[in-house]
Amino acid sequence: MWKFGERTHFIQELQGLKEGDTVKIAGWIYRKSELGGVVFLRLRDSTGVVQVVAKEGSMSKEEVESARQADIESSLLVEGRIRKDPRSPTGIEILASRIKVVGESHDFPIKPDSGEEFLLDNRHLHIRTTKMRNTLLIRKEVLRAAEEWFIKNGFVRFEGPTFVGTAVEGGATLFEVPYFNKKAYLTQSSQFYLEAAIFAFENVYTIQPSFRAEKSRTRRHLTEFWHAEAEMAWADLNGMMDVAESLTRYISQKVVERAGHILEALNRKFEPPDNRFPRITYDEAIEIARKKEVSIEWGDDLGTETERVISLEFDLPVFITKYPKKAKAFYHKPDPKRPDVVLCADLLAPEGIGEIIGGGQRINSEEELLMRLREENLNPSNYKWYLDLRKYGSVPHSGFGLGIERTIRWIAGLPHIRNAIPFPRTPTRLYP
Ligand code: NSS
Repeated sequence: MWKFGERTHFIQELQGLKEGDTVKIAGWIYRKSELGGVVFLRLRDSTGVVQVVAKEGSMSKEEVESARQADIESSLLVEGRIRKDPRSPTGIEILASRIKVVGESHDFPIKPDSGEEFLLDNRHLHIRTTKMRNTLLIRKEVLRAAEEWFIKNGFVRFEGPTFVGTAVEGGATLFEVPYFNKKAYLTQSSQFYLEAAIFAFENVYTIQPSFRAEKSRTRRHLTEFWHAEAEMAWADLNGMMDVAESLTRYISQKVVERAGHILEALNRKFEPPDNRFPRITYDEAIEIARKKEVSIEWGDDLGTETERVISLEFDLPVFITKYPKKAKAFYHKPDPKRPDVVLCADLLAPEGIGEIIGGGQRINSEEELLMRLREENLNPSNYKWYLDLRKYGSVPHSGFGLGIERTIRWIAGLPHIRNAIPFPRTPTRLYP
């Protein structure tokens, strides 16, 4: 790892050293105590925590005093010698010969009993705490595994723009932004741009933010979320589900493999799904919901509560296919055998989490797409370039979007989506 300044070791690297070796380490005070004139500092850096012992004899009286005065989260440079100590959790400690306070800290606001809103207002400080750091390390592994799956499977990374001119997922959740003398929107999904890209690269993906002006205050909605999206030329609905399943399985396996100890530290018992994910139709799903006394009309989209009830019926993630046409966006291909439903699939994660993936097969005929736009009272002239894609060598194709934060929420067992992202954006939160 790169080292800057005077430090010679990261805390994790101390393990391999011998009694008496001298080191210079750097970090922040995590805990502090004192016993019989000896100051014990638990110092953390990005790799671990180690106990630093400051006492007269090894250091000047003034230096012991400055260690005594230093408050939680002060940043320090420590020079000292390794001491093996079987009582310490890591088996070693540092007997300090010099301690330099680099940046003082007084009365660090984050306390064990700080309330949720306070922590959100102080997210810029909260991210240093063990729990947030662990949660964000799970996020890192989810993003890494997703990217890795796509690379291993030959998908080409392709980014769409953030400023767009039209809706993908319906006008109700569009964020409008002034764009010189025009109106622009923040993209809800990069799907349409990925659809353009399949004609150049066939199998493509992106991992980038999407935006939804969702006023609903739920445990699973953000206004800005990270979206892993894939689009595949020649794929039908089943092909799309195969890709989505393989990706989801890979992410959950790799997170456990690489960060199982972090899940444990978060008290999360998570088993990556082993068996094949069940695939049921919307019709079957509402039957299940009705048996559980959820009232739902055929044609309604599945709300948070319905999805929760259905996902509790399965130990594995479950695909729900073929929703009513009127519950889904215009671009979904109607089932040729039954045109009142579309060839779509949502993947619901277990334990009541609900939808983490939405996707399906796209309309690939210009005529059919025009018909659907008109049926939905959308102006075809706003979708000219998207219609063009059906004019020049159109092919059957399918794709999906996986919500990164919803996936993290499931794997890390988070009660609320907002801890799955460093600086959450919700209808009421734009700070910090
Ligand atoms: O609206 S989706 O179901 N589908 C699409 O956007 C497609 N255009 C994707 C595609 O086929 N390329 O959203 C996909 C996923 C959904 O399953 C959630 O996991 C996540 O995106 N999502 C969200 N996460 C957090 N907050 C909000 N508001 C949100 N909306 C969707």
